[in-house]
Amino acid sequence: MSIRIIGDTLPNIPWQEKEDESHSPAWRYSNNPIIKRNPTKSAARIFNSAVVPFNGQFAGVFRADHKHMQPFLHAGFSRDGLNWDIDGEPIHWVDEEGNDYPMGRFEYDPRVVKVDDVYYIIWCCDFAGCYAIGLGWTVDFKKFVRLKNPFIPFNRNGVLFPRKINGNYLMLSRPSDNGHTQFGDIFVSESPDLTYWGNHRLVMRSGINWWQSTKIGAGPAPIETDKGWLLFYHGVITNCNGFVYSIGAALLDIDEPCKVLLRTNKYILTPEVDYETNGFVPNVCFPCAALADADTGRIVIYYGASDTYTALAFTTVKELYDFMLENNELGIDDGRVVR
Ligand code: BMA
Repeated sequence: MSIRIIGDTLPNIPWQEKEDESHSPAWRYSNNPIIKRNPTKSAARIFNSAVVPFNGQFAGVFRADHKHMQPFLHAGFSRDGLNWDIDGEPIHWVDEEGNDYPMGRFEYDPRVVKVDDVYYIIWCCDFAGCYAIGLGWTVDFKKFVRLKNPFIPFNRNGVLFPRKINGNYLMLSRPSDNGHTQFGDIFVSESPDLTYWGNHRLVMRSGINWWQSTKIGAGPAPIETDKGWLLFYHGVITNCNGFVYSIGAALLDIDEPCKVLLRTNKYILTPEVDYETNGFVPNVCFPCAALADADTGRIVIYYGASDTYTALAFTTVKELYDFMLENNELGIDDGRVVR
């Protein structure tokens, strides 16, 4: 079946042809991980990070766990999307009036989404000591402006859609708790101005297959296609040794993204290789960004591996769509508007 990405062409997208025989629709970059341990003076581990095309090259916001183990956000730049020059100092935020915005005790799991000409950053922030969703913007990855927190705690995995839908901004999120949350479904909320949020809807629940039975959370910004919004997400199973984070894909209705059209009942990537199964938190593949080339249908997913490294996986929109059609299983509320 045919499917087409609606968006920009990206001729310099990082790319490698499929070589492995895994029968998986996504394949790993042979030089993974692209960011290894102790990559900067301040950072012990850089992972779960977001990148976007920027001025013909690439820019990003990176989760850097420092040597006191608290995570902060750092800006970075790259010519090729593979070799990154990451700022040694955390991002310094100012508020909308230009005053310093004090850094929280932690900032992690950023997503970066370009809407019109602005790059929005959404991450897990410290809201009065609680885990919540932070929101800010930049146009140059040098000056960063902090907006009001969109939701009250506890919430994580906030992801904006890359354009307004029916005149409103849309944000996916995953209501959580103040620990290593043992539950979690994806919801969507709307806002006319990025300040006031409402019209909350359920998108999808965890639970249908074991790989995504404990909790799920949106990954990179959804990719627009002529068949719907392509969403990569993480799905978690709890086994006797703890959580295992895999990556799955779903297709959401283009005008009403709370309706799930397709959803993979199998993961598209799960921890299998050394840098995913051995690290600070073993068995984690956590996607936070994807680049797509509308010309060729190529997609590269940036994911955090074992809370230690940054790694890449490749796929194409066609390969994914075929896999989604063959392995589609909707949860009980998928495809309905649940308010
Ligand atoms: C989640 C988040 C992620 C992390 C994952 C596995 O709750 O904290 O940043 O990758 O756990 O440790």
